[in-house]
Formats: sequence, structure tokens, C-alpha cells
Amino acid sequence: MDVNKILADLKEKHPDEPLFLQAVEEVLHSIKDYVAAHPQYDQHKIIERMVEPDRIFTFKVEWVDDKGEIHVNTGYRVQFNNAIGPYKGGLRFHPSVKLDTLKFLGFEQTFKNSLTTLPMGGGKGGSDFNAKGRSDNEIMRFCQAFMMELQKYIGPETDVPAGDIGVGGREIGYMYGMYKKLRKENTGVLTGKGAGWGGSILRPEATGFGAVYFVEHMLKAHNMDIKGKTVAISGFGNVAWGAVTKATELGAKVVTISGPDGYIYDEEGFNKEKIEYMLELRASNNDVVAPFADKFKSAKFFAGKKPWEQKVDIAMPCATQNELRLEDAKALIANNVTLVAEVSNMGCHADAVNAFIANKTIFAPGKAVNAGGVAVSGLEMSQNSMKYGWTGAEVDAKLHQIMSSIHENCVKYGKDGSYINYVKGANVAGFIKVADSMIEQGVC
Ligand code: 2IT
Repeated sequence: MDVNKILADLKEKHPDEPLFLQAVEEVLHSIKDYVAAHPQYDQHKIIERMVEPDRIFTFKVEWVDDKGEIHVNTGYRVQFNNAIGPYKGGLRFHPSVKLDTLKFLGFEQTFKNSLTTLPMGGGKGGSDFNAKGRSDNEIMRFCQAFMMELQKYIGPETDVPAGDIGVGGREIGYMYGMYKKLRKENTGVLTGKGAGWGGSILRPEATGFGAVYFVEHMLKAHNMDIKGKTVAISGFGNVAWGAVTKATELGAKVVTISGPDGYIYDEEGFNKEKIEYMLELRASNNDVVAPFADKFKSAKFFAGKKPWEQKVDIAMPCATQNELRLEDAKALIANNVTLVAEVSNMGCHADAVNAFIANKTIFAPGKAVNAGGVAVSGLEMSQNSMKYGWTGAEVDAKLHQIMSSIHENCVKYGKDGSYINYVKGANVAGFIKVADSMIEQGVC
């Protein structure tokens, strides 16, 4: 495989898709030695076939706000690769969403879903809708209008969306209601549903919980324990909330969360009351964390800053892509960080990842660390197919097992002397299953 040629061709074809190119570049660099040692992949042009999404849908979403004004947004669904199962992946509602964003996320999702051990292909979708300041009724009307179009392209056996940034239980509810009305069916077409109407217990917590379970495995592989460790977390949405909750429960001291407005440092660490307040902040639709410092005396707000300047043992970026850059990685390394677990999809800029690896910092990529979310989505699909529901303890046990298996696979393909290169391990392990399935299923 000529990585440089494939990347140059892609760049020429998609010069305006920097995120997609960044995601592909990271994967190709980490799998190139493995591919070179296994000529069947080149023979079957697997890489060239893998970097091209199966299909992309783009549609118009029209809706009316509370004042009667009409708005127009763009909706997308990228069906990236279904070699190992139905397309599966979240919907992101955020003003920054472009086709580039969803192609990068769909590409990442293909490898991540392969790592989960469950039969799910990769897909992603969303819209440039901005929920900030919108009423619940406006959000409902937008979700309904979005689903009126999206329903043409999805189905429980073909493509199963879920949440991502800006799409949580509330939005999934409104979209599911409209799907059901249009299609006259109660099926597992979306995951992240309410526990009372087909959702899996523990799906809201799964991404954050799974991430902390993965961190536990990383620490254990290096003869350490999470208890007593200080943790910097960014973001304050669903994923950050799950991570703060589980890390706190296991005896770690979480000292930061963040929003687009800045970050909160709380020297006393989080507790139940503070964790509950995170949910309140999020439900306010204001996208800020500053009010946290007004409510809790021990909390300080740092406007416009990122948490990575604080001295901590563990850093877990849980907000969005490229939120941790080279200067942040340098600050963490200078402060002797023990471990960095990327929880957001491509949360660390490539330069930052390279700095961690060069420094032999224990570092794992999002597609391994955050795979617990989509894994429990896969378990939700299984429960829906069986018309059955597992208990929280059953789902949690399966989540534990999946995170353990992902860690094992990362070590298997990423061990480099005494250092575990989790980036290489995750990319190679994710690649093999998809690539072999494509070969077995022929050119189609
Ligand atoms: O990035 C992700 O893995 C998600 N947003 C969850 C996808 C899913 O289908 O649960």
C-alpha cells in the first residue's frame, strides 16, 4: 500500500475535508506495516475501497420556530461501511456540522464498531442545527422535520442511528415518535431510546462508564490503580457526565469539567450533588459551565481556557474533535501526566498524539476508549430483536467484558517492546475484521 499516494489522491478529491483526511491519515499510518505484511489486502484494493463511503444522503430540513419564523437546515446521513453489520452510528446536531465532520466520524465509527466485537457497520449523520437558546417545542419540531426525511434511508436491519453531540434521550424520543408515526412500526431503528420504550438500561451512562473501565485496564496493565488519582475531564455533556460519575464512584478525584465558555476547576473534586448539577446545566440549553462556580464555593471558573493546564494524573478529553492540541499535550507532559485517555472522537490533534507516543505517555485513542457507548447501542439492538430487556447488572457485565476485549486486542496488535501503542493496536484490530469481511463478501 502506498500510503502517500492514497492520501494525496484523497486530498485532491476532497481538499475541503480536513477532518476526514486527518482521520484517514492516522489510520493508514498505523496499519501500513500490517497491510504490507499481508498482501491480500492490497490485492483486493481494500484500503482504496475502505476510504470511500458506501453512500451519502443530504437533505433539507425546514421547521418553524416559536415566533412563526421559518428556518432551513441541512441534514446528512453518511453510510460508510456495512461489511460487518448494519450501518450504526450517532447523529450530531451542532452548528459546526458539515459533510467533512460526518465523513470523519463515519470512518472512525467503522473501526470502532469492529472493535466492539458486535456485528455493526459504520455510519454517522446529523445537521447544522443549533439548539442553543431553543425551546423544547422548537427542538421537537426540528427533530420531527429531520426524521421526516431521514426515515427514508434507515431501518432496524439497514441503518440504526443514535445520539452524539446535541442529540440525547430527548431528541431520540422526538425522532422515534415521528419514525413510528410515519412507518407504523415499533422497532429498534434508533438506539438511546428511553428505558420504558425499548431503550437499554445503562445506554446513557455507557460511553463514560466504558471509558473509565478502559482506563482501569490501561492502569492495570501498568501495575496501577484508579483510586486516589486526580482526573481532568473536559466537556459537560452526556459522555463527560458518565465519566465523572464512574471515576468518582471508583475513588478517583475529578477536578475539572469544561464548556465552550471555559473550564471549572474544583479542588475538592466532584460529588453526587455536583454530578447532578451537570445534568441541570446541560438541560438549560445554554452550553455554558460558568454557573457551576456560582453554585459551588470550591469551584473556580477559568474563562476561555482548557483544563489541560492543570496538574493531574489522568486526562480524559470528553468534548469534541481536536480539543487537545500540541501545546496542551506539552503542558500535560511537563506536569508529568500518567495517562491520557481520549474519549471524544479524535479529541486529540495528530501532533498531540505524536507527542504522547514520542514521550511514551500511556495514551489510548477515542475509537477504543469510547466504544462502550456504541457497544451498549449494539446490546440495545440485540434486546430489541429479542423483544426482551436485560437488567442493569447484565448490561454492565457485558460492557465490562467488551471493554476488556478491546483492551486485550489493543495490546495484541499494539505492543511495541515495553510500550503499548494503543493507537496502532486499535486501528489494526479494527481494520482486520472489516477488511477480511470485505474480501469474503467480494467486490460489490
Ligand atoms: O461516537 C459514537 O460512538 C456515538 N456517538 C454513539 C453511536 C451509537 O450508535 O451509539
